Amino acid sequence: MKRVGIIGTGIMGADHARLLTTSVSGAIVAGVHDLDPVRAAEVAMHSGGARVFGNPYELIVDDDIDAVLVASSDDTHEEYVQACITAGKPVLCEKPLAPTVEACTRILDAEDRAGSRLVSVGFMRRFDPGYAQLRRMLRLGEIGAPLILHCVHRNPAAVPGLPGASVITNSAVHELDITRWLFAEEITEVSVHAPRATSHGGGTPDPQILLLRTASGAIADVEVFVNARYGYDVRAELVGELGTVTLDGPPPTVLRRSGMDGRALPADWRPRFAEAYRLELQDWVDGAANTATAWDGFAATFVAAACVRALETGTPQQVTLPPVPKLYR
Ligand code: ISE
Repeated sequence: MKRVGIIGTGIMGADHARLLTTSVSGAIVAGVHDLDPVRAAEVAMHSGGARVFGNPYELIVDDDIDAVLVASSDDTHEEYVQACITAGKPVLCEKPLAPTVEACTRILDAEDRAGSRLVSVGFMRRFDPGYAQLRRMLRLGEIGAPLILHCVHRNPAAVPGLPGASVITNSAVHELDITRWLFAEEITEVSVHAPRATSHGGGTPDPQILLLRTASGAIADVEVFVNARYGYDVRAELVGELGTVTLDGPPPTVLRRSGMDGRALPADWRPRFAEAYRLELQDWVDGAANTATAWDGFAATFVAAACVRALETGTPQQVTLPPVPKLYR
């Protein structure tokens, strides 16, 4: 039984604790830490009486903790991930691995010194059955060589006045990862286009359209719209030389009534990606190593930084990633 310690018991940490306790085999939540001890105690209670740690570093080195899940605020990820590497413990860090390229580089260096891959990054869409099927069809040659990936990523509402950069680093970063994963190649050029901003975002440059060119010349276009009001909606269509594959939003159940034909949309990503989160956690607990690596986390943050520059300068940006370190080849 793997004894997992969770740092950060907000929305995502609490959800991971619930999944680990109820829907993942071979793991228990053995310890939790949060800046808010009441919130931590509540999650501990629902996780079968996990220990509450007042200090996150004590949780990381504790002999009764085998692996650590980091779901604290983005700017704290680096310090906790580094402490896990030092302690030699596997760590699943929520995305982004770290908010800056420099912090991600320091994590890569630490993992290189440790000489083993201890870090996984929570890009859960890689485990979504819909995305997995899209990738399988592409690999089977069902649509021929891929040319274009169209993506739509909408949230009902974001914090009013959220900086434009956060729309990229917090939301569109999922499509940056999915584009690399699906095409199995790097993004080499990006540009970002923002129409007139919605009046519902308190000044956030929202929506935005990201254009991503990959090494072989395919293109992904991403509409990211974090104040779309009507619901959480993620879709994609992959266009190849022989056909297309569409990833539509679940559920498969359609209600037709009063002259309407419709599917219910969730209010946020947790119901939409519940199965993806569960499969991701199971993979991590099993040590199956299909989770995104620290290199994937670095690459996503690297491309996101280029997109932020493209948004701020209004000019396309070349993306030249450093060579893949040996540990991740
Ligand atoms: C959030 O962190 C996610 O992971 C969601 O998938 C994304 O839609 C949302 O915008 C992010 O804030």
